[in-house]
Formats: sequence, C-alpha cells, structure tokens
Amino acid sequence: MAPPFRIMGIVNVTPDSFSDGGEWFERDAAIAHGRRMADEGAAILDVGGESTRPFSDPVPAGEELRRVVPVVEALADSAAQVSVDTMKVEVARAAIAAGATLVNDVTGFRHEPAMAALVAEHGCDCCLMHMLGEPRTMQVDPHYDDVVSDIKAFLEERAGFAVAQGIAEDKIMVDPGIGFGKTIEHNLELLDRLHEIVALGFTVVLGTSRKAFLGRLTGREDPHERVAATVATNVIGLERGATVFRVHDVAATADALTVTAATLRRHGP
Ligand code: HH2
Repeated sequence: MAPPFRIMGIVNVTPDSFSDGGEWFERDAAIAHGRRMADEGAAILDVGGESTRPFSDPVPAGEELRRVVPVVEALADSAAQVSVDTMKVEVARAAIAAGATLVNDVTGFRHEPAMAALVAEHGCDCCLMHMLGEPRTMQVDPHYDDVVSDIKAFLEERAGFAVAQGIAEDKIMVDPGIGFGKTIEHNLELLDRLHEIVALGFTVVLGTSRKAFLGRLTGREDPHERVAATVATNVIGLERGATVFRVHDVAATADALTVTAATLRRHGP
C-alpha cells in the first residue's frame, strides 16, 4: 500500500531563514542535517538557498547556486528524493544536474515562466505554491474575496499552465502557501477548508512548520518551541486530505502522522 503521507524535510542553506537561519548555513552541517532527516523518515529533502520570509531581500543567483548545488549533490545518494526550493531557472537547472528531481517554486512559475519547460524537459516533479505578491510586500494588509476560493482558482490556473507547458498532471503538487501574504485568520481558514484545495485532484503540500501565526496563537516567540503547534496543523492537514508535509522537525511529525494515518485508515479508502 502506498504510504498515506510523505514528509518533506527542510534544508535551509541560508544565514537568515526565519526559524533556523544560520544553523545549517555551513555546507557539511546542511548535508548532515539532511541525512539525519532522511533517517528520521523524510521521503523528500527540500534544499533552499534563499529565505522567503516576510520582508526578505532576494539573493543573487550566483550566491544561491553556491549554497544549494553542493548540498543537493551530496544528498542525491540518500534514500530521499531531493527537491530544490528556488524561483530561479538557473538555480533549478544546476540543481537538477546535481540530482534534484523536484522543483519547489514558491511563485508557482510566475517569477520565471520558463521554469515550467525546464521541469517538463527533465520529467521532474514540481510544487506550485500560492503567494500574494512577493516576500518584501506580502504581509502588508493581505486581502482576498474568499481566501480558499481565490487560492484554489490561482492553483488551478497555475496547474493548467504547467500542463500546457508539457508537465504531466501526476507530477504536479499544489500548496496554498501558508504565511505567504495571509493573516492568522486566512491561515486558519485555509487549514480548516483544505479539503476544498484537495478537491482539485492534485497532491497537496502543506507548509506550516514553525510559522509566525503559530507563535502568535501560542505565545511562543522562539520558533523552535512551535513543534507541537506545527504537529497539530499537520494532523488536521492529513485528515483534510493533504499528503505532503514540509517540516523542520521530521521525527515528531512522522510519529504524529503515523498515528493519525492508522486511525483514519479504519474508515477505509
Ligand atoms: N515555506 C517556506 C519556504 N518554502 N515551500 C512550499 N512549497 N511551502 C511552504 O509553505 C514554504 C516553502 C518558508 O519556510 P522556511 O523555508 O522555513 O523559511 P525561509 O523562507 O525563511 O527560509
């Protein structure tokens, strides 16, 4: 039986990520961290060299390449699938050459539409995420008519673009982009109504890990203390039909989702 969920472990090779900036910036530390997460049950390792936290500044392609490619190359021989978290075609191309088979583009191929042709050409998987605007501006008074319907329509349009560019439907994952131009209320509504996004028919990725709205809800300022809050969102996400969970804390997530999946399985397929 296919596993009911996959965990995507986050490998941030950055000095400034919101929750673990600098912890894995050194190349060998990032590689060891990735291997540890694979041992803990990560089916996917998502390697990124540019923070997209609110108000962050872009990183030049040359620097992003220098951060990401050696880590992708080293992790390509692990049991996990290697994903590259980038919005730049140049970085994705080099990461694919180094062994990545999944492109996680937080702009849903809007930053560089040519990303779609690259993914199609190499038969890679892709994750298309929703973000309102760009990181520098996205948290300034985000507004939607209906947050779930608006994001569902966006993801459907982006997936249609990907298919038109030659990407097979079963290679496409969609992600509502928790925290990317959303208030706490928007994030909670997306989580609660996640089954509506699942109804699109694509694999749904959920990325809530340690995010600010969890800190606001629990009063936990240190992102490392948001693991239990993250786990709660992932349990809800699995129950609503998401199957890929992008997290910093793999072992805790694996335990919680194993128990959740075993319980849900009693209801049949
Ligand atoms: N969130 C972040 C980055 N990439 N990709 C997907 N598909 N979904 C997400 O929710 C998502 C993502 C932000 O988290 P993180 O990588 O921990 O932080 P930073 O962007 O500061 O490096």
